[in-house]
Amino acid sequence: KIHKPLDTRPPSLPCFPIIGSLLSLRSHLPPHIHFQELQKMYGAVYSLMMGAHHLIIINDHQHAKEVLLKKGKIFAGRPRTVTTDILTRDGKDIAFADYSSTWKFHRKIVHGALCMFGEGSSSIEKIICREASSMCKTLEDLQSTAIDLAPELTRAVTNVVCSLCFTSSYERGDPEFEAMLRYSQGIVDTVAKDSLVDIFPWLQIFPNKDLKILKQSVAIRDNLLQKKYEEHKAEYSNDVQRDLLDALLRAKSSSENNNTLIQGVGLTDDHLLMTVGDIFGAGVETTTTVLKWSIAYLIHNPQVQKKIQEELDCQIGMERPPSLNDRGKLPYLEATIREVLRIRPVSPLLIPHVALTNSSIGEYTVQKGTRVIINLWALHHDEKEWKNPDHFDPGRFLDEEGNTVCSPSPSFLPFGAGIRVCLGEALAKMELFLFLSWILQRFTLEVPPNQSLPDLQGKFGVVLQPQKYKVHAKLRDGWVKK
Ligand code: HEM
Ligand code: PLO
Repeated sequence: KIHKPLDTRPPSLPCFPIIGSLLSLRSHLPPHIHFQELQKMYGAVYSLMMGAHHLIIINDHQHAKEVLLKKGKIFAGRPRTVTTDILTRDGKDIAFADYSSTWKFHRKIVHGALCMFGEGSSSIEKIICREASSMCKTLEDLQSTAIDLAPELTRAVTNVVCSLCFTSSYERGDPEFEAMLRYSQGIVDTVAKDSLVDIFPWLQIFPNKDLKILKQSVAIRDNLLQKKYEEHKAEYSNDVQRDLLDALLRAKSSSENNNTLIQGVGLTDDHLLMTVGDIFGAGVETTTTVLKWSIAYLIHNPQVQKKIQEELDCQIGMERPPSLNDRGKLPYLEATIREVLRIRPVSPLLIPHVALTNSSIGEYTVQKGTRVIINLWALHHDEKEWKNPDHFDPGRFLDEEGNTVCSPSPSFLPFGAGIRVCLGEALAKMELFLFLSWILQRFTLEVPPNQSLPDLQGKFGVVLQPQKYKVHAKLRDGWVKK
């Protein structure tokens, strides 16, 4: 038999008692870029200590795919952290819940409910087009030369998830919507940033500004979710399934009847509430962020915008709006969306994974309980895989003739992969395609007179958001009189 050497741990950052590798982690750079830089000294896979936790950082696609796909089940755990426990009542959701039969059950129900929206009058496509149309009308009325598009984009995206989750939607200026905007930003700014409290849970006893904002924001969110939940429960009937919340209520009542509880998949009110909160939060913040990045890059690259509009004019014209059927006909738009997802990944470090058993990554042994961070930013900016990775070029996702979308490198995982892959990938892709094609069919997006171009550096957090910027959305010639 061949004997493996005993200690084949990944190279480690310098480590001290109690504080772990904190000193090497101090940097003026955001974590995803700092982790990418550290490769130069330690290689693509290295380890460090965060307080008492072992952490492994993965910076290349070979090892990332081993963790997510080949050994997906082994690395399907999630760590518990102070901030995500506050957000999800100790992991009673999907995204931040550890691997368990309850998590599996939740995922299955939500997945099924999202598929259910495939056809019929309440189809996802119809819902998105309704919102796209209403957003375009608003932008037309707002023909001012400098507006922040974010609130209107967010409202459109929010109304899509609101329709899916609760069969409801928000009008412009609805105070509940404004409140949602505020609390959600409060959560994005403070949750899961691996801030000090997540490394040293005992720091909670000291007053902490971020933790206070998080708790306040979560309290407001929970109130809102609770209200929607009560309304639904009052109107719930076993015969009709209007939306995702109905699907969850039905699963809860049938699991109570069948005594699924015996198998250990309790579906409490808390679980349902947190799961809807996940879908609602993920549904709003991710897609909106990608739309904001897309528009920022289109303003920086007018030639890209022009090419998409030529494609739209040629394939669709101006007599009818774009539909999902047109997806195959607009390769340049499709390639642009992929390039945006590559250059500014929504979730630059994914959500941390945890090894559920002793295992290995590449040639290295990994202990049970080790946290694994996939640096998606490093995968998407790997110079071995991408020519000029910092350069925005949708053309890299097209074949030589420019007619078909292709992937030039396997180092591209905007939605993750494996059993923790994004649950909303299909929905997000439909939204991005429809919203962007509707907007660009009607408007040309420009920098407002005398203003500077949008800042392309992101703000690091659970989602990598762009800074605020203003846009001039100019109605295109063919639309002026309609
Ligand atoms: C998880 C990306 C939109 C629901 C994730 C993960 C990524 C991701 C990278 C983590 C994978 C991992 O930890 O390995 C994106 C991007 C989106 C998007 C780029 C938009 C362009 C959405 C939408 C929904 C959604 C619209 C809701 C319908 C979720 C959920 C999880 C997740 C529930 C947790 C899955 C689990 O832990 O089992 N997403 N997402 N996402 N996403 Fe998305
Ligand atoms: C966004 C703010 C909301 O108020 C709460 C929320 C719930 C689910 C989170 C989401 C936030 C951010 C993006 C996340 C999503 C689950 C999966 C998704 C982390 C915090 C991604 C991109 O992984």
